[in-house]
Amino acid sequence: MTSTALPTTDDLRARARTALDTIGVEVAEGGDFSARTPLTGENLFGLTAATDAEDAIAASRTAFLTWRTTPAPRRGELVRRLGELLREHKSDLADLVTIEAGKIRSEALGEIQEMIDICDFAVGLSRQLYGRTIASERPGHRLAETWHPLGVVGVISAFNFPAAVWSWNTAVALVCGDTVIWKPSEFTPLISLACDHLLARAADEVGAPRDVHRLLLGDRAVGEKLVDDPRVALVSATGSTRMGRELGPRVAARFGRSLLELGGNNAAIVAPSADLDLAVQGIVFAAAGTAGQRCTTLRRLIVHRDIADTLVERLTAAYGRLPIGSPFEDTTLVGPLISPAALDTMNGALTRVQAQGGKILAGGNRRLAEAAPAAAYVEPVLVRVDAQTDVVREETFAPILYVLTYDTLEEAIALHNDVPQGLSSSIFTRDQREAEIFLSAAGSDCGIANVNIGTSGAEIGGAFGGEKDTGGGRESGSDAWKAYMRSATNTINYSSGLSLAQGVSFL
Ligand code: UN1
Repeated sequence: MTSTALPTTDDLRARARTALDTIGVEVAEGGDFSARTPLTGENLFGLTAATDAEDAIAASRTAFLTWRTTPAPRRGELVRRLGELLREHKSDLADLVTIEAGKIRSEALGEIQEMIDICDFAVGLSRQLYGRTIASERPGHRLAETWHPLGVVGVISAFNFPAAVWSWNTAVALVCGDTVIWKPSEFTPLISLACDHLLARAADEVGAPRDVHRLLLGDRAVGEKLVDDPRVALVSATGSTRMGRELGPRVAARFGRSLLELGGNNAAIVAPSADLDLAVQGIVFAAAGTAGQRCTTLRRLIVHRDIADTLVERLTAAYGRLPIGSPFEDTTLVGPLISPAALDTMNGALTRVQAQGGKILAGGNRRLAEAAPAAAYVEPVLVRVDAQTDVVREETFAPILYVLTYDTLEEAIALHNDVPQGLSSSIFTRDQREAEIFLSAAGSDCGIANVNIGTSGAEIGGAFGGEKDTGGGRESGSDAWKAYMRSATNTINYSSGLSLAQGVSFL
């Protein structure tokens, strides 16, 4: 495995500053909230964080009272302008994603493209917030379902998609007539400031209230304010299952709504008929891409016994060729983990899985430790396991791919579903019957189920989210917008008499 040279922290600081200047963000430096980069593991700037949740919630609620009665297609104009600004600043925004989240250039650009795509989707949606008319059982009556804005939406997002997941929520919530308060990951304040700035600029330009969006940089306590405040109608949170397990019941206790996108433990089944060239490419991207730090990362491979040795050999060779290093280098495919703590967690999982009988087939060594002692570059790992032990059933947010074998499709599906999480899944097969069984009610139990493509890299047009410990939420496309609105059922009597439903007579 080759390693590519790293930029210095000074280089990265200068590059971040150029990107911020070009986008037009004025960063208030000198505070004690650090912007850091996983490329070197060092601090870039000390920022002054806006942490006054009370002020943000009050302002957001006031803006909502205006925004909710602004016609939805007019609300769409705000999101259209945001999309234009994202297009204009795509390259600089991608730089900030690389600097703060460590994504390779192509994936960072892809993240900004995902934001542009959801803006386009949301603009169209702003003219399609359809309710329905329902046949009434009574003469001279009409039943209707209408959709209304919900209120203030709190968005809590993670470092790994520091901007796209915000945009899925925000673009849709804004056209739905909601206002948004964003608490991003503490790892990614600069890209958050840039997104907030562009949205504020779009709001000024189209004449929308400034407070339709508020950014709150801060720690867990800031997020907790959003979780507990009854003025926040919906809390949309992306993160670990542990976080969701705490957050969900707290929001529910005040009868607030939550939309949870939590951990995944995504698997692919590779059947004997699979096109192995295609499968190898799909598997390596899904397992090692983004250094294994996507919710949708492929973490388990369930391979038919007859092809296991061949596939493992090919994967081992592909893992051996992965270029690891600076995500700004065109040739790099694997950038750093977000932090040394993430590397410790990864090593802990590898120690445990070996104690449970797992055998490391490729990777696992730390890289660039001398060049960047505070960073965490590591070779993606392939581990052969005989059974789904407890560590295999957990989500370790790192590039570890566990390889299991199966004999019958029934057994493969049972193994596939026998984990607590239920986000993304796939099958590589050329047998249509197998593919359809996998997609059927008796197949994958995940929110995302794919054929002949890996588990990661979903388009925005579909709903995104998963079942079981993944939290059940759906974001992004399809009819995920309904989570950001409230429905009302209307009964309209246009007759001259009062008739009661269910044949009841009274008076
Ligand atoms: C996430 O990891 O939280 O499907 C989101 C994907 C991306 C989104 C991932 N479009 O991999």
